[in-house]
Amino acid sequence: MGKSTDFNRTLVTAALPYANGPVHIGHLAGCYLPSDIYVRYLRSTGSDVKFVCGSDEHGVPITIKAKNEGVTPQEVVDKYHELMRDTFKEFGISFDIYSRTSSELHHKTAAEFFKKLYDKGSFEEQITEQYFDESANQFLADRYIVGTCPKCRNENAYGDQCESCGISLNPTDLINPKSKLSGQPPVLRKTKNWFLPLDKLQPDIQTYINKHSDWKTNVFGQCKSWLESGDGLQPRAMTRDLNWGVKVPLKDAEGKVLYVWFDAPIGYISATKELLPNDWEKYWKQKDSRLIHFIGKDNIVFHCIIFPAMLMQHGEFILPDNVPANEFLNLEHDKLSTSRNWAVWLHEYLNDFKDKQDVLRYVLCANAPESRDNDFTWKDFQARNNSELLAIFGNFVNRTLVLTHKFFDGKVPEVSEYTKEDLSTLEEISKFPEKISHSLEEFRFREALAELMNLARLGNKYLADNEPWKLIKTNEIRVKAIINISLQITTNLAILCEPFLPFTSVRIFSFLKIQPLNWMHAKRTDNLTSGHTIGKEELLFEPIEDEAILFQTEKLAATKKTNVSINKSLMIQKPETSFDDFGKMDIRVATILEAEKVPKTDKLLKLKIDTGIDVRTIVSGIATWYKSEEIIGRKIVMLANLAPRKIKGIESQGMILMAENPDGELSFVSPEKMSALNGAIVK
Ligand code: B3M
Ligand code: ZN
Repeated sequence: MGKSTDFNRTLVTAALPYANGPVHIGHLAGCYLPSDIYVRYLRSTGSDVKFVCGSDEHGVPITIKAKNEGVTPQEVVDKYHELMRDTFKEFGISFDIYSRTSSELHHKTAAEFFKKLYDKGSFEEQITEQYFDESANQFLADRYIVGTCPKCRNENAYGDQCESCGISLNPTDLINPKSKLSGQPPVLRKTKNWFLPLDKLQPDIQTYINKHSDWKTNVFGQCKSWLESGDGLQPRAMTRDLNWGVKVPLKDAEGKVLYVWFDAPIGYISATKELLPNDWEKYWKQKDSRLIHFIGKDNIVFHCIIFPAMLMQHGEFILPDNVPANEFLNLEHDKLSTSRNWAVWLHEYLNDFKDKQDVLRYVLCANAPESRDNDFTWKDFQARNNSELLAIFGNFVNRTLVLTHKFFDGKVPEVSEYTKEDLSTLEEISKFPEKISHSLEEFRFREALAELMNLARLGNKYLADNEPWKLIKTNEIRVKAIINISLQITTNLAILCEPFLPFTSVRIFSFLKIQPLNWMHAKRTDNLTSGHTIGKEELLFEPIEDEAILFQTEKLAATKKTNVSINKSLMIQKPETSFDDFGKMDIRVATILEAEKVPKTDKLLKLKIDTGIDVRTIVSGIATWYKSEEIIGRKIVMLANLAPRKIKGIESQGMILMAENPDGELSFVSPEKMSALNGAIVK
């Protein structure tokens, strides 16, 4: 595996998040926290490293959000760009620049990149049939269209990608496509677009990927499977019939913009340009530079195949050396979801847990979804704070500082003699930077953090074994050595925890009253000179009480219940219908006379209904929500003239009207007055 030291400089990028919502723990755990840890580590070792990110402000996720909120796309990105930028900053994500793709510089950079490929003949111009929504009068690119994934059968795959299996798709690959705008099946219309012939580029991409069998297994495996499954890579349109994005810089391209996945990765280049107007090319074009993309697993194909293909076509750029992608983080055993508001929002976290950024950083790293999806639970959060950060790390630092004040007036004591045990402890301490580096170089952040905690454990054990609080009465010389060593461990903890717990690191250095030291110093065990006076300590970590956790879990329970933020696509009105069409439906009031469970089914009830004109049988899928005994005698509303259907062998003669919540919960639609007669017409 390539190491940072094999190169002269490193450019680290973190995926540009869509500026269409606030940041949640999944974002942090997925790529911003690991990239930040990695960059802070490299900085501490003295490497030349730059860390770039910014908001992805184009693409359908933005225009859909704008439509849902009834504002312009520009208003959406302005609002969320700032919120995201500020949140990252508050959590110590130490980007050298957090830019945005709506900037003029980016538009120019992306358009020039496209033009260069165009001039080289890299694109194939194709008139193809693309989906079009007639009622919305719009082409349906990417996420404007949903349907069933041809590979894994997920029914909610997008036109550009299935989030279930990760495969990248073209809209026409979807089975049963539907417009997100109207909910209707779209029609096909001819339009011209520019395609990157990935099929022809496949051999080069294959060679590139094969050179990187050192990538994380999940990343390498996904790449291999795209290259090797079915017919291999397919040409992919790099332009879209949309009006939000970077305009296609060609004459005959009115009303077309660059595909968001063409322009967004170029955003890394624009951000570097903005950061280093005179120096950016060094990071992108010199062979002794290393490019690393931190991303979430749903972005793998774009960073490992499409972007490298673009860079190869361009010809002047280096290719990504590594793409450490994480899997997904779940919240309390359920998939994180912005639309269902199933998330821990970072700005809310900061309200509820003031100044506890490092606690969340710790928990998300200790539990990072590195090699498989993982779960964030509030119980685990509490336990890791109370029994790890506080009981192991905080406790050691605190005891050491307290004892220094108590026995030596806050002065670092001088060592006159080390015991054999002291020497072996010192030797062990000096190995930690190497161990932690080793894990970090291989993007094993959990392992690295576990090693850091082992250093704190070692400190605790050293204190517990030597019991300076007892020895002080009989052997002060010995206690001087013990406290000195404990203070050296504390200093090294401050150095080594910095990538993971930057706020804590700053605090420890300020307690110690020394300037922050870098990674090299952690190999030493004499960073604090004897006689130096340390400052007053404060508690590094506080216990997190049950009430605080209960508050969070209740908040989630309430979200689950109300599911406030309904998947907005459900709220889109169906296409216009006529009064005549409506009049064809015979909807009337009826009463449930009998109800029983249909054997061997979970959801079905067999109902006997008095419709006012007859008594008939209806099979209804409401058993999850209603027990048979509680609905007998209820007045309901039904569609009487629906063609009979056989359900589980029973002929169902009509349909009960139910109101359905986004989570599938059903409730009866009933006449308000009991005086509404069976058979009364609903119109
Ligand atoms: N905005 C997708 C995402 O937020 C996309 C990443 C772009 S990275 C160049 O998941
Ligand atoms: Zn799929």
